[in-house]
Amino acid sequence: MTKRDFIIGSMALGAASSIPNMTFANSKLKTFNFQNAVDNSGKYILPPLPYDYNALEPHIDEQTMRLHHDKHHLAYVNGLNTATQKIKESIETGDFSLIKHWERELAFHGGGHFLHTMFWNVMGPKQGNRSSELNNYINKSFGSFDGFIKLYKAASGAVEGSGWGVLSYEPISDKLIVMEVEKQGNLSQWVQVPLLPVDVWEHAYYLKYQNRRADYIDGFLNVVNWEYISEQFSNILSMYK
Ligand code: MN3
Repeated sequence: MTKRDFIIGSMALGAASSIPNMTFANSKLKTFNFQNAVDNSGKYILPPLPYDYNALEPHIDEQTMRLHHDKHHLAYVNGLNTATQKIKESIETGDFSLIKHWERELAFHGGGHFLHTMFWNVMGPKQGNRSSELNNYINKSFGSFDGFIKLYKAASGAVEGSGWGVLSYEPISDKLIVMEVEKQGNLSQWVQVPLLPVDVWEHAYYLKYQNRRADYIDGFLNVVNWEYISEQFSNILSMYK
């Protein structure tokens, strides 16, 4: 039996059994208070504010902070736990008829939970100074701090409907970028690190599969290089140790 046959055999056996209740380490992401956004069982939790509710007065008022943190953020945490549970149940029962809905919920509430966890922590009663490293990246990415602020205000103000303006690190070109995010990140959660992307635009499969996207995805899964992905995953995990 080859390693590949063994893995496929294990997958087939595993399909009939339920997902074990694993013990997770707290978040691998130690930045932005994410370690307090999940518990040891893998359940998402509401991290406490890192300062008093009135600490940002007069710029952001106490009542807004209480509602925003205690009610709105908590609703995202609860929604994310529900979506996670429903997707787990889908795997166990084999009933994926509502998967589109629960994936939307997973993205919406996951984006909400993670972005708000960051949001509380990027604010504070003390402002401090930007490091020379951050200033260098701002200057090489936007020309100047003033250029960044102008872009950040314009982009954040122009988000259509509800959403976020986000300053992000883009590691491919090693620079900072500003992005508009509609809702909480439309089918993304923003802190995830991509591991196995599959292109489901029609141009990726139409010549061979026409409208049979599911058949194309089967074909794709037959050519996935799991060894390569395993190496990449190990590298990614080591970034957070
Ligand atoms: Mn909010």
